[in-house]
Amino acid sequence: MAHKAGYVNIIGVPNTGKSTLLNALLGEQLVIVNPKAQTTRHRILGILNGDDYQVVLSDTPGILDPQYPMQERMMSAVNEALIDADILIVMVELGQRPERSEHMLKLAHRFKGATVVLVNKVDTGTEDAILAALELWQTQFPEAKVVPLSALHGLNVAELRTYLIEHLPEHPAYFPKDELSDRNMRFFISELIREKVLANYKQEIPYSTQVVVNSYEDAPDIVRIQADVIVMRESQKGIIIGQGGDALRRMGTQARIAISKSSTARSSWT
Ligand SMILES: Nc1nc2c(ncn2[C@@H]2O[C@H](COP(=O)(O)OP(=O)(O)OP(=O)(O)O)[C@@H](O)[C@H]2O)c(=O)[nH]1
Ligand SMILES: [Mg+2]
Repeated sequence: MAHKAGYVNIIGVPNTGKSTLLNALLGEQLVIVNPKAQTTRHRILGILNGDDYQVVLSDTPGILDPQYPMQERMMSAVNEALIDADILIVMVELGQRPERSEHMLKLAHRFKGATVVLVNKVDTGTEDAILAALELWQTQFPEAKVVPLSALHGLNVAELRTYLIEHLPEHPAYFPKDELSDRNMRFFISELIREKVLANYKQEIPYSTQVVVNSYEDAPDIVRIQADVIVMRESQKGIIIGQGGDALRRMGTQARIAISKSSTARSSWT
């Protein structure tokens, strides 16, 4: 059989479940997922490899009207995803209103290739609500395939994987077949630490924090990681550290546990 390969790029407004879907399609917890909106900040490739196919999935930040420089950078990641897609996945969630997603719709309609609209989180609604949503999004995207999905509970995920492989063009692999992502371990470690920032701190802290892994030393009995948590204001520094360093220590412990459990963080060091 001829080899198939191509880019399947996932876009949508914040918090609809794009990263959850990427992980579900890969069968790996590759990217971080969080109930807070704007969790994903970069375009991240997740590569699904088979003997005769390679699906290059791309997760992107949720689409919004950029208000500050970091969001502008996040939106350029989305624009990039619209350029190289063989198949575009537009992810919406049950109950989402098209009139509140105008910016996303404008971008999605710019793409002229094969489009799949996924109505995610159908586990949260009634059959009537699901049927109404499918009809609504089909009207918005008359040419697209519109499918109900629960990325979290795996409903229609296997069917989607099969559909994507079938609809990819004939093409040689873009990446070596043993690669799971275009990102290295340092990136995934910084993301796992940022996930703990998202989980432990409130309000604007998660949005203004960046994590940079400076060094990684794989000694015989221990892996030493040195990372900086960068905040925008002096006052935020105190919040991150907490009383007597308690908050930072708690976050550090959680991050260490997450990193030691993550097969991606351990195996993709390049
Ligand atoms: N009930 C339900 N919740 C879901 C489903 N898929 C994702 N979620 C939840 O929705 C929240 C957001 O999921 P993410 O995968 O981080 O969403 P995202 O679109 O990547 O968000 P951003 O990166 O912020 O744009 C998380 O709390 C997920 O657990 C689903 O099928 N059903
Ligand atoms: Mg995400």
